[in-house]
Amino acid sequence: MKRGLSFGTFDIFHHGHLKILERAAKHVDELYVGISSDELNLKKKGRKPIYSQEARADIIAALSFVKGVFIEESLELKRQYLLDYKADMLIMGCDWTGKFDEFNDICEVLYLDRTPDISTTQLIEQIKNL
Ligand code: C2G
Repeated sequence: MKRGLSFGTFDIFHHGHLKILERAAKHVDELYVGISSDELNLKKKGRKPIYSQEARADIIAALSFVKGVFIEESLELKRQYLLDYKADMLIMGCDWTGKFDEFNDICEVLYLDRTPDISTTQLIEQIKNL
């Protein structure tokens, strides 16, 4: 039984989010996803997400290939989450390549390609300009 963990904000859920989680799930038997808290996002990106952490978590939890979700309260807790979930693999988008290699001592770390030409920021801009 191979267990994987992935993390993200997943604000204004879009096709890129869907595809990376779908691909991540193929590498493991059970995929769990840490949803960045609203507070963490404020710190990380300087703004609160459009969708609340509860709404973002509900959406990801509804995906058939996601076994479960939890709220990621801090970037510094990643090692603890990996240990708590007894993760065999950490799966992240390639925008994070190399950034989580330190966890290679407790699990495999895999970076997957992102879907080109779509992002939450781009969607917000597009909607603003309608
Ligand atoms: N993603 C993707 N293709 C896109 C956009 C996003 O594959 N066009 C992926 C990202 O690489 C990430 C996931 O979708 O794996 C969620 O993206 P974000 O919400 O932007 O997550 P991020 O802010 O990178 O949060 O602990 C780390 C952070 O919580 C990661």
